[in-house]
Amino acid sequence: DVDVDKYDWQHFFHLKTINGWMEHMAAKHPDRLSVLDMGSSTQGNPIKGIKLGSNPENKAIFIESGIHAREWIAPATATYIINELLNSKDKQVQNLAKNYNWFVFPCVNPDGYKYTFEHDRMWRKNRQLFGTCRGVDLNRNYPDHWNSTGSSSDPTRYDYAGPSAGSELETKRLIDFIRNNVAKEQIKTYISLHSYSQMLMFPYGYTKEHVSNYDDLQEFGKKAAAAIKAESGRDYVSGNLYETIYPSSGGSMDWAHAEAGIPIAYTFELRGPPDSQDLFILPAVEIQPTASEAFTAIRTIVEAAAEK
Ligand code: ING
Ligand code: ZN
Repeated sequence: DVDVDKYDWQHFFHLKTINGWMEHMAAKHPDRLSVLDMGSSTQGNPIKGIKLGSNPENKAIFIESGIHAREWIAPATATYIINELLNSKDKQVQNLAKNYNWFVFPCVNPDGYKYTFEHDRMWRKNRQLFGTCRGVDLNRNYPDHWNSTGSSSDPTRYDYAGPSAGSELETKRLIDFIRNNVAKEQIKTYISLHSYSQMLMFPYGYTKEHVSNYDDLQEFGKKAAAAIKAESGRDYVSGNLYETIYPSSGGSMDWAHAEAGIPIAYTFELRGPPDSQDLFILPAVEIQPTASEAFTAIRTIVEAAAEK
């Protein structure tokens, strides 16, 4: 039922196909790639990802996407990055694949992602039931200044923070995974992929106060935006999340930086469509250039950080 040989970056794919493709790639490259499972979601779907590279000396980069169900470009970008790291002929990319271990989890909200394919293309949250309505915004549920700004206590809202900090199973799975691996795997970089707005943002979301490595994160972000500009001509804005997009608390990035201690943390807002009312519905022809510029930004950040 899952035709993994047809996986490409000209279409958007179901959860099952993305997971099947990762299994297929791991079977093809058993020496370099393994499939990991964070555990199951609220509705029992697996939260799968990959680890690429296994040199215990290497520092690691963690990429998470699909926390918001309707932002389909984010999981498509994540699988693009996996494929580039595995198969690129570019020497610089091959070096990045060799010199770092990469953790990539394309669909960290699998119930929501499935729901956008089967029922409602514009669904954002998970599918947890609250009386007559459903869903927690998983990017408001993390236990760091939880529900202090830019989130809601109303379960009918799109930005519902949940009944308590870290209440959702999907949040717990990711937290457990990072907690168990951050020191052991030397995870130094955390990237969260979203759409749309063309922004490269770093902590914090909950306050305009600056992080201790603000100057570095601003410098890497500016370099990454310049690299995108050179590649595609697109303008991406870089800055701290609070001042760049809108104040918001309980995001995975704030938690990863402040609570898990991962120094380099970004949330990318990728492209939206050229002219449309439905800004989450990116035409599939935009996957390749959008994913490519996101990967360029990540490469630039990782390389700039290595020079410090
Ligand atoms: N934007 C993000 C959102 O969750 C964000 C911005 C990122 C807020 C990280 C807080 C933390 O609203 C989209 N488009 O989802
Ligand atoms: Zn989002």
